[in-house]
Amino acid sequence: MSEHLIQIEQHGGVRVLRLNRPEALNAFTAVMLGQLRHALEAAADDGPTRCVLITGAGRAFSAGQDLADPHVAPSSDPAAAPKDIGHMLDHYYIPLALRLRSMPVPVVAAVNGVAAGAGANMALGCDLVLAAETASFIQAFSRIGLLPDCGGTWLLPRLVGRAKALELALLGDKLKAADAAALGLISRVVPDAELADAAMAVAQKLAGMPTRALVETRRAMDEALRLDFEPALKQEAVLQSQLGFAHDYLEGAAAFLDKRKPEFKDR
Ligand code: T3D
Repeated sequence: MSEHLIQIEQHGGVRVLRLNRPEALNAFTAVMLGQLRHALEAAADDGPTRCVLITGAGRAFSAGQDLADPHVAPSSDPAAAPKDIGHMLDHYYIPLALRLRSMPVPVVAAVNGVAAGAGANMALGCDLVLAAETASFIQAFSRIGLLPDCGGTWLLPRLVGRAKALELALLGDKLKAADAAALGLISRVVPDAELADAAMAVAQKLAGMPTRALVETRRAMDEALRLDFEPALKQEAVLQSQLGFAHDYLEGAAAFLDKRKPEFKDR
């Protein structure tokens, strides 16, 4: 039985996934990435879970790929053939990034400390990103001769524009949470002591909202990034038509007219 490298907690409709290798700043091993994917699948399949909150144990969110993991660590034998680290991306990071981006519930990242490499881009791939004041983001890839992965080349230019994306990726400097928020890379910065409560409050709010509408909003925005204006308008009409037949719209509109609190249940 392997260790629990992802701690799982349930708080009402919120499923908390805590990256749990604090002694290595929650750097990802292959086993840990497998456990994270499994935890996301389980949350996706769990009806009462209406929001996922990802955070880190200890002083870091995640330092990215564990560079000592036998799947990627260079061999001490100079005659040994180098390992194909693309295998790690194909088998672990790509399925994980796709799973995150297509979760049937909103996903919040609470970045409690440093988020480097794939750890940074996993956080940035979440729907809302809150960070503690002392947290930081590092596109650490260029420091070790790699390029941003785990969605970094897609996410960064879309979030902050080409010039800043390239600056972050090429220089690999540490970006403070406040600067990340000012750039539009993340949603919000809060004092360290308030991060857990602030992130839980956001997650609980999302969990009480019409989940399907939230998830379709994410999907429509991601899709609209590659559409012209008119096709984006038409996409909105198609999706809005579908949402208009769903329980949550009928309930939301009726509750507004009845001046009562709506009870959303679609997922
Ligand atoms: O390779 C592939 O599979 C392809 C996929 C790549 C995806 C990637 O994520 S590539 C980028 C990998 N990550 C990094 O290069 C970041 C490496 N870490 C750091 O640069 C620094 O640790 C931090 C800036 C994140 C934090 O610095 P600091 O000074 O606060 O902490 P530290 O002392 O460096 O680290 C504390 C411990 O965590 C230390 O272990 P020790 O000496 O106490 O036993 C350190 O070795 C360990 N640690 C930190 N990051 C990693 C790590 N161990 C393994 N892998 C790490 N990525």
